[in-house]
Amino acid sequence: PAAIHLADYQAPAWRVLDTRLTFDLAPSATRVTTVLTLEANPDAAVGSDATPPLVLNGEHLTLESVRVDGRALASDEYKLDETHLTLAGLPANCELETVVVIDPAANTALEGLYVSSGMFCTQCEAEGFRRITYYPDRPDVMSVFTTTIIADKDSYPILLSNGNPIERGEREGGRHFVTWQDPHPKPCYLFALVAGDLVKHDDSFTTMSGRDVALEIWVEPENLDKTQHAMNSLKASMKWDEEVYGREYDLDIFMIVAVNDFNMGAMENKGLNIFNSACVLANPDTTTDAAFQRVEGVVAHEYFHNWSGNRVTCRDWFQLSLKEGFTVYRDQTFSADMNSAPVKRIEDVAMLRTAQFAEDAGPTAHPVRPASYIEISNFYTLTIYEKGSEVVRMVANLLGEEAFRRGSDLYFARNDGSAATIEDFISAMSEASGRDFSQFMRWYSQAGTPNIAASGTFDAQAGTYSLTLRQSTPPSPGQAEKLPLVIPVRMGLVGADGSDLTLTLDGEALGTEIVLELTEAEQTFVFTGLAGDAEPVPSLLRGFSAPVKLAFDYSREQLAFLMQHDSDGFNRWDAGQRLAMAALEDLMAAWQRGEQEAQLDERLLAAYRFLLQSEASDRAVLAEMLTLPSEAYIAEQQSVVDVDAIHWARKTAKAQLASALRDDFVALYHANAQQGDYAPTFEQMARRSLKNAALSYLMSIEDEEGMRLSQAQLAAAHNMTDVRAALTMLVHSSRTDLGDPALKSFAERWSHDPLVMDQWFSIQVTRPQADVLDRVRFLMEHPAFSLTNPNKVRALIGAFAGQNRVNFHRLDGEGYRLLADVVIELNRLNPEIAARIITPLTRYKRFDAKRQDLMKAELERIRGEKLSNNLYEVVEKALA
Ligand code: BAL
Ligand code: ZN
Repeated sequence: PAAIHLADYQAPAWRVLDTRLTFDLAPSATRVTTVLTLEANPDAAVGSDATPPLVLNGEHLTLESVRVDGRALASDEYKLDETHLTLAGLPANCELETVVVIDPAANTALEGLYVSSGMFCTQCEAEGFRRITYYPDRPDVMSVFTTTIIADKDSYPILLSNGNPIERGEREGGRHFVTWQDPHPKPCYLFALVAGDLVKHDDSFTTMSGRDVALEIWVEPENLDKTQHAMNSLKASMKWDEEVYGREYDLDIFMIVAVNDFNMGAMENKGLNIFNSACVLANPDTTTDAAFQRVEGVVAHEYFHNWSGNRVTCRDWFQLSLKEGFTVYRDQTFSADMNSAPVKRIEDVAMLRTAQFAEDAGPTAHPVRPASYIEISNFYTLTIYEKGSEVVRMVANLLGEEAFRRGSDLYFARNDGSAATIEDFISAMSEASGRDFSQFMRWYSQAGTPNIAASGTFDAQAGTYSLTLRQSTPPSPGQAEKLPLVIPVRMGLVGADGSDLTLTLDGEALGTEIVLELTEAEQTFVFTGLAGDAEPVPSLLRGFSAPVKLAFDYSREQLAFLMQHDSDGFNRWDAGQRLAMAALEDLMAAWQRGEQEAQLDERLLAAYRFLLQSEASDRAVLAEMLTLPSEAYIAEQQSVVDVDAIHWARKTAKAQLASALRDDFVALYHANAQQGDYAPTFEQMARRSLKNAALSYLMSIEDEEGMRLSQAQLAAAHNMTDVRAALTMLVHSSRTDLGDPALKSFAERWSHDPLVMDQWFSIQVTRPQADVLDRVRFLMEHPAFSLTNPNKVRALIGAFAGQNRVNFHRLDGEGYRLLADVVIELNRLNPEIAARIITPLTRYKRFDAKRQDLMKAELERIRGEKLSNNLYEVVEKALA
C-alpha cells in the first residue's frame, strides 16, 4: 500500500451540491440508492473545456446500476475497481444515481453500516462512508443530505439519521420509512444512520437565543435507567459552550445513541452522536466514578465537535488535530470547571507523560500534523488528541483568556461552513492577538518530546538567581534534526519560608509567577534583587505549561520542601512524584544488585506522614499525592525498561509505606467511609478515591483489618466504585480463597450486563500473580467474551498486555505469543482494533535483548500474514 502525503493535497475536482440517500435495510442485503447533484469545481479546473474525471471511493460494494441525468450507463461507460468508480466526460452540472448492495451483518470491521446487537448503525469517520456507497469520501467535499430509511417496522421501529425528520409513512410488507433532512452542509464522515428497537430518554434545552432543542438519548430498553448522567452532562456542555465560547446549538433536535460494538469512544455525527455504550451509560450500581467522569467528558467532547469539527471541519485528514486537539482542550477545560481542576490536570498530564510520551519515543511517533500516512485510522492517536490539546493549551496560555476567545470567535466566524487547516486556526489566533506564531508552528511539524535541562546558580552576595534552560528534541523516525521550539515555562522561585519570591528580570519586577518563553536552544534568565542567604528553590513548568520533559537536579530535601510549599497544586504533586521516583530508583538499583531486601528512603516516608497528618483541604489532590508513580510511568524514565525491577520496587515501596503508616491509613479509611446516597459529585468521588487509596495500602500488606474492610465493602455493594475497588484488591491478593468466590458471585449477579462483565474481565487479567496467563486463555473461551466486540478485546487482551506488565513480559514469551495470536485473528475481523491492540509489541526497542528478540519474532510472525493496511503500516514501522 502507498503512503498519502500532505504535500500532494489538491482541491476536489467535483463538488456535491446535494446528496439524497435511500436505504432499504436488510441485515445481509441492504440496497443503497444515492442521488448526487454534482458540479465540476471551477477552483480545480484543469485548463481545458472538458470536465475532469469524477473519481468516487467505494469498497465492499456490489454495484447494481449507474445513471447520469436519468440515463442508465452500460458497464463500459465507467471504470470500476475494488476501491473506485470513475466516470469521465460528464457535463459540468449533472445528476448521478448509483444503486449498490451491501452486507451490514458481515461487517465485523465496524466501519460503514453494520449490525450491533440487532440494530443497524454507522461509523463513517474517517473513511467508512465508502463502505456505504460510491462517494467522494474526503472531508473537504461538503453537501446537504436527505436520507430515507426503509425497514421492517417490528424489528426496527426507530429510524434515525442526521438533521430533522421531514416525512414518515408505511410501506408494503410490514415496512415503514422515515426521511431526514440535514440543512447543514457536511462531509460524509459526519453521516449517521441508526435503525433498531430502541427507547429514548427525552429532555430539552433552551439555547441562549431562546430556541428549544429536543434532547434524546436512545438506548436498548434495559439501559433506560443508565441515561440520566449523560443527559445532565449534555445539558451542562451546551450551557458551558454558550458561556465560554459563545457557541449555540443549531438544529431543533440533538440525539445520542448507545451502541455495544464500537471501535472508538463515540462519534460526533451531525445531530446524531453515536456512542460506544461504555461512554454514555452510567448508573451507580454498574459504573465506577472514573467511568462517570469519562461519560461526562466524552458527551462534552462530542457535543463540542458540533462547532469544532462539524460547523468548521478539516480540509484533509492531516489536519485531524485541528478538530481533535482543539476539542480535547475544550473538553478538558470543561471537566476542570465541573470537577476539581487540579485533579483533572494531574490525571491528564499523568496520561500524557506515560502513554503519549511513549508514543513519541516509539516507532510510530509522528507530529501533531503528520506529513504522510498509509491508513488514517492509525492516526487517531494520543499525539493528535492529547499532545494536540497541549499545543492549543499553550496558545491559550500565551494569549490569555480574552485574546484566545477573540481568536476562537474569529476562527469560527471566518471558517463557518467550510473545511479548514491548522494555519486557519493559528492565523485567527495571531490576528486576534498580534502575536507572531511562525516559530510556534514547529509544534505541529516536529515529532518527539522535547527535553529541557534546567540548572540554576544562586549568588547570595549579588542577590541573583541565574536559571539556564537548554532545549533539545530527540530524533524520531524520518526526522533526524529538530529546531528549537517556543516553550512557555511557567515558574516561580520559592523562598526559605515557603512563599513565592518577587521575580525581577531586566530591572522589572514581574510578580511572583511568570511565563518564560524559551525560544532558543539555550537561554539564561537572571533574577535580581533577591534578599537573604538561603538559595531559593525553583518551581518550574507550573501547571505543566508545555508538553516536555524537564530535568532539574533537585535534592530530595528540595523536593520534599516543594511538595509541602509550592503554591502551584500541580507542582506540589509533581514534586511528590519526583521524590517517589528517586526512592523507587534506589530500590530498583538494589533489586538489580540482587538484593532481596532494601529500605525505602526515609524522606519519602516522612513526606507521606506529613500528607496523612496534615489537614487536607483538597481530598481529591491528596488521593493523587498518595499514589506512587505507575509502572508505566516508571518505565518511561528508564533507558532499558526492567519490568521486574519496576514491579518489585513499586510493590516494596508501597508495602513499606503501608507498614510504617498503617494506623494512619486505617484512620484515613474510616474518616472517608461514611456515605449518603451515591452522587457523582467530585466531593463524593474524592472521598471514595481517598478511602480506596488507603485500603489499597492496607491490602498491599494483606493487613487483617484491610481484609475485613475489603470484604465488608464488597458485601455492602453500595456502588460500583467501592465494589470494584474491593473486588480488585481481594482478587489481586494472594487469598484466592476469598477472591475466587467473590468473582463467582459477581459474575452470577452481572452476567446480563456487558459493561459490568468487561470490568470482571479486566480485574482478573490484571492480577499480578504468575498464573494469570492461563486465566487470560480461559477467559477468552468464556461465553461473555467475543473477539468481535472491541470493548471485550480492550477489557481482556488490552488490559492484560497494557496493564499487567510483569506478566505480559514473561521471559518465556508466552504473553507476547498470546497477543500476536489475537492480533492475527483481529487482522481479519477488525483491522482498526488489531492495529491498536498490537501497540505493546511494537515498543520492543525499550527492553532487554532477550525480550526484544522474543517480541520481534512475534512481529515477524504477524508480518508473515496477509495484512490489512492498518496492520501493515504499524508492523512495518515497528520492524524498520
Ligand atoms: N472524531 C472521532 C471521535 C472523536 O474524537 O470524537
Ligand atoms: Zn473528537
